[in-house]
Amino acid sequence: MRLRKIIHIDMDAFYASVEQRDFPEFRGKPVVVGGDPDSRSVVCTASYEARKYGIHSAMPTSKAKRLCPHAIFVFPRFSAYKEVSRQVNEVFHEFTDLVEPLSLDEAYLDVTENKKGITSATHIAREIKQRILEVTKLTSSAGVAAIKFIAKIASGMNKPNGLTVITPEEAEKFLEELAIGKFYGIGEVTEKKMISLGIKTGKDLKHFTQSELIRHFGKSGSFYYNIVRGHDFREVEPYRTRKSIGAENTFAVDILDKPSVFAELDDIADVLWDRVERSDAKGKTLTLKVKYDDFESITRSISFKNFIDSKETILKFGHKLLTGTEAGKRKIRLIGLSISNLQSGEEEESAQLRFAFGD
Ligand code: TTP
Ligand code: MG
Repeated sequence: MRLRKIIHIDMDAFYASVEQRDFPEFRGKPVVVGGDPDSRSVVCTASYEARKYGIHSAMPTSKAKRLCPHAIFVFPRFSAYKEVSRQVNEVFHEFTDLVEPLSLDEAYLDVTENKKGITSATHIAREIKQRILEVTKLTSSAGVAAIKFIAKIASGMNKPNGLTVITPEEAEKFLEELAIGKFYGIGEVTEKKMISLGIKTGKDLKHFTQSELIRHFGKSGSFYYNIVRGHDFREVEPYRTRKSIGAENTFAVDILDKPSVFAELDDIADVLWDRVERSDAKGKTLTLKVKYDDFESITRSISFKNFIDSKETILKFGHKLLTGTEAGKRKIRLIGLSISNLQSGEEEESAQLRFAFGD
């Protein structure tokens, strides 16, 4: 198989950096982008100055305020972030059209062949970062590798303003040293199970044969066997459309009280509807996800003939789905709602993993 040159770019403290750029008085200060700190909202992101106080994404804003009372709290300005995202995307296309955006602030690029005829992917990553800085006045971090998931981990390794290259020669050692929970396709549940089997790193995982892994993990075992050997054959897919829009919340404290769970669901429905309205996609399937305090996770879905076109529909059927769970009987750690079966999304057999995997 031909070796690819893949770059993963991720903007640094994205929403917070845009705020610091647009409001110079915020620069050098702890900035928290999220909801009202006196409500039960959560932090979208925090500036690096705020992260020093232990503030991070998804933390309740009330807690962020306790950790750093003098932080500047601002509401997100999505139109500003979307505009930056559009500019960054234009920069990417100066180099290649094989761009797969993952969210407003990150994307994969395949630069094996590129519009500038540059052979070194590292060189391209440096130029892209420079162009992003010129155009948006913002810093980003890049990861360069021959496969997607290593490139993604690499971009996070030297943030902010980082550039990390993992060459194909270095990949084997890199994967052997990688903590097991960082592997693509290994979520919290599998990570726990792996650790209970004594698998803490890629190296530990390699000691297991494929059939042993299948015995422990079912068909996902083959996937784990391959991924630890760097077999990630996913291509950069420029036309990939999103499969779902969702919102979820992990509670600061697990919730048993039924009315409280329903109240939380209403808040999540608000956020979800806001996201649906901001995107151009409409969907026909509503899915509820519930994670109990022992990490058991279940989903319940309902599909409609027509597109889900109001928050009321989400609320009504969200409640119905939640009624069919053990809410009120078991403590709940997380709930989430998502809409899938999207109008703008094509059925994506091709985007699915070549290996089936669970979690
Ligand atoms: P990330 O790239 O995960 O975070 P970041 O860019 O703020 O920081 P980093 O330097 O570590 O990359 O997410 C990009 C943006 O997405 C982030 O600025 C805000 C938004 N976001 C949320 O709204 N909620 C979340 O839980 C997360 C993780 C991100
Ligand atoms: Mg980012």
